[in-house]
Amino acid sequence: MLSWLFFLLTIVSASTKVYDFNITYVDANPDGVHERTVIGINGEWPVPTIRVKRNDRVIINVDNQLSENTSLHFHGLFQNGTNSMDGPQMVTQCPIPPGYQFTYNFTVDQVGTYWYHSHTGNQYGDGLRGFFIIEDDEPPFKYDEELTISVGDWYHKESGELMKKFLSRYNPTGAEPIPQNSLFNDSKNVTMEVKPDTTYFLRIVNMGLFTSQYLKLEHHTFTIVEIDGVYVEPTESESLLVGVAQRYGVLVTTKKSSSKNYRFINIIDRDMLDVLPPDLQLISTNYFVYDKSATLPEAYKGNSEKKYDEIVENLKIFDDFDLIPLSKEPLYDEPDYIISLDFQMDNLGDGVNYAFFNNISYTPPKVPTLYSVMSSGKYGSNVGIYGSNTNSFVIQSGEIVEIIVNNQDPGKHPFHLHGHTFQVIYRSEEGEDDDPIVYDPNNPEHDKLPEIPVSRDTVLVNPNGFVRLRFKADNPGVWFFHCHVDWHLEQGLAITLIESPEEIQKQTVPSNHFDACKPGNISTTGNAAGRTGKLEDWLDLTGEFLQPPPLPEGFTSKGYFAFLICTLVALYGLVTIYQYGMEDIKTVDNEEIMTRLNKLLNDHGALNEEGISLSSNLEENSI
Ligand SMILES: *[C@@H]1O[C@H](CO)[C@@H](O)[C@H](O)[C@H]1NC(C)=O
Ligand SMILES: *[C@@H]1O[C@H](CO)[C@@H](O)[C@H](O)[C@H]1NC(C)=O
Ligand SMILES: *[C@@H]1O[C@H](CO)[C@@H](O)[C@H](O)[C@H]1NC(C)=O
Ligand SMILES: *[C@@H]1O[C@H](CO)[C@@H](O)[C@H](O)[C@H]1NC(C)=O
Ligand SMILES: *[C@@H]1O[C@H](CO)[C@@H](O)[C@H](O)[C@H]1NC(C)=O
Ligand SMILES: *[C@@H]1O[C@H](CO)[C@@H](O)[C@H](O)[C@H]1NC(C)=O
Ligand SMILES: *[C@@H]1O[C@H](CO)[C@@H](O)[C@H](O)[C@H]1NC(C)=O
Ligand SMILES: *[C@@H]1O[C@H](CO)[C@@H](O)[C@H](O)[C@H]1NC(C)=O
Ligand SMILES: [Cu+2]
Repeated sequence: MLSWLFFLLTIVSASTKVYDFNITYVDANPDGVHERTVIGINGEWPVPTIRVKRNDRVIINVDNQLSENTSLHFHGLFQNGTNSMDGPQMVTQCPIPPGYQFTYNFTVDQVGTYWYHSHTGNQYGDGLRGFFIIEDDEPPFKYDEELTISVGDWYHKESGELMKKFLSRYNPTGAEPIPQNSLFNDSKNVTMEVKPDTTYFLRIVNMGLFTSQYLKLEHHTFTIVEIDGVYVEPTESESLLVGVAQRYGVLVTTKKSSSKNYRFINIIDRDMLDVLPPDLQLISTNYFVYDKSATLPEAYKGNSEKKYDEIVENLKIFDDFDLIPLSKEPLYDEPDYIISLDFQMDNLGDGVNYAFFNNISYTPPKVPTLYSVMSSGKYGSNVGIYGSNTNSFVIQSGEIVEIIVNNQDPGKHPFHLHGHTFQVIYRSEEGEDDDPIVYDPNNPEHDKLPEIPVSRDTVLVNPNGFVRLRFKADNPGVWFFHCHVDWHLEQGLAITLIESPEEIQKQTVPSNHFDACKPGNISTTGNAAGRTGKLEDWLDLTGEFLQPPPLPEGFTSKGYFAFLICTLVALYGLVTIYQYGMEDIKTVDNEEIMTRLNKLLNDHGALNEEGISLSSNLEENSI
């Protein structure tokens, strides 16, 4: 009786929050160095914060007033029963075309620190991302005041332009564009006036496209209480490492009385950068200001390697793997279903560098995968209908699923699962480039698992190492699992999980979502190739979108790279710049490669024209 009454009360107290979002271009200069076009909402940038309470209904009326497609994802929200509101284009919806309206309509059954961002290409790098805070009326910790803080890397060029150069045969090593700056709450040199003897709850989100950031508030200690919307046992940490898309909720109690001010520094994780431009400031300084009349401590200047090493080596970060969820949810049982993913990067026949899970570079289907599920009836559990290049896996209700990611790449990667938090049950150390650490079921060390593992929705995987993640299939939907470095996502570093297709089919998709498919002539029914009919038609994928074919035989990616260097040297005399990879070139038969490549490039069109843009591309991307 009492619980029924309580239920009634919560329903009554829940409210509907309506947001009208006109998405437009605006000009902004957040780093004080370069004004550029960014994507704002209702003429403003930074974009508004969405702030709601558990059980609220959230309605977001999007009006796309851009000259490009868009979509919104609500990062970390489960969208339980509302898979069509999740946002990634061609996974759960069509891209919203320019001039179209589209409504996101869902209830939130979570609390904590989340964010929303465009899930169209790497568009959120243009600033279409903001806080999504779900307040808790009774948080399991005490604080006096709240501060929301975003960090992120920042590019001076627009995302689409950067992506075109990144995914180009003139960037065969897949060197990621280097950001020009880092931002702290979409600004720099931020001063935060604080009161003495006060406990602040800091909600920290990394909204960057690429780099993790370290955070440190000098002479203060962070107490971690929340990660990615999951409450954890309060745990002290001198500093934080926040990967892209990760969130940390931390408490900071200010000093009893203070006439001094303190530096709050954010540091770009240098290890993720292929080269370090001399003018990139790795360490940026912000302030906790106790006393406005007192002087501010000196800001860190430049990117001196020595200073960086000195600071980063002494950060004393508590490893997020060792945090314990407050729920004390024990380790899930042995998995019913294991998805083992080997991740690599390599070139395909168009010379572009792609990312692969099990040799597949994610290529979007012709029909959004959710719409394939909705229209497939009894064939929905047949993984064959979802395409050869969507890397799809069908999961049944109630299964314990384990995802193993073997990162055979020398980079750190933040992997994110939509629709769930996962238990991080094992994270290996960093391996060697020529000897990556790969999960070995016969190695008892790899099966030593924590009794109460940490749970979150985005996890950093160590270079040449692996992680094991587990979750329970209790949320029907089509869920994307991908690297949140958007450069890598666009290289194809994603898989599609189709969880409980029969249950998904009981959900509905509002008609304005289908309207968005019309201008692009995107079918809203059928398999990954848009075919419907009998089972054999559903399994016929003729005409689906596929990744490019492999490089011609005997034509290795190293050879391709070698050719590029040769061309560069010949055309522009750039002899000394790009040493990395050069050692491999000696063994390559250059003439053979040049003949083949010339033919290949000629088949694809203008070498000279692109060859010229190539030199500037290389300078900016600093391969
Ligand atoms: C931040 O401070 C530095 C000096 O420490 C200054 O060079 C820079 O212009 C400032 N940036 C902004 C946006 O105020
Ligand atoms: C959105 O744009 C439309 C048309 O440009 C305008 O009529 C409307 O007032 C705008 N809404 C908001 C909330 O700015
Ligand atoms: C939002 O969804 C609810 C539940 O399906 C529905 O009753 C309501 O009409 C929807 N509102 C809008 C504005 O689409
Ligand atoms: C950060 O920006 C958000 C809005 O984008 C604002 O609500 C918040 O107060 C800012 N935080 C600080 C510490 O200034
Ligand atoms: C990927 O391709 C390599 C080389 O062709 C092959 O050895 C390997 O088994 C493939 N991996 C998977 C998971 O298919
Ligand atoms: C989704 O809702 C169902 C019942 O409505 C519940 O059993 C399940 O735990 C929920 N899943 C998540 C991830 O919240
Ligand atoms: C926008 O999406 C449509 C499909 O709806 C696609 O044909 C078009 O190329 C996209 N536009 C851009 C600029 O990517
Ligand atoms: C739209 O797609 C259908 C079938 O998928 C095709 O027959 C038709 O020609 C297309 N229309 C345009 C304008 O591309
Ligand atoms: Cu990545």
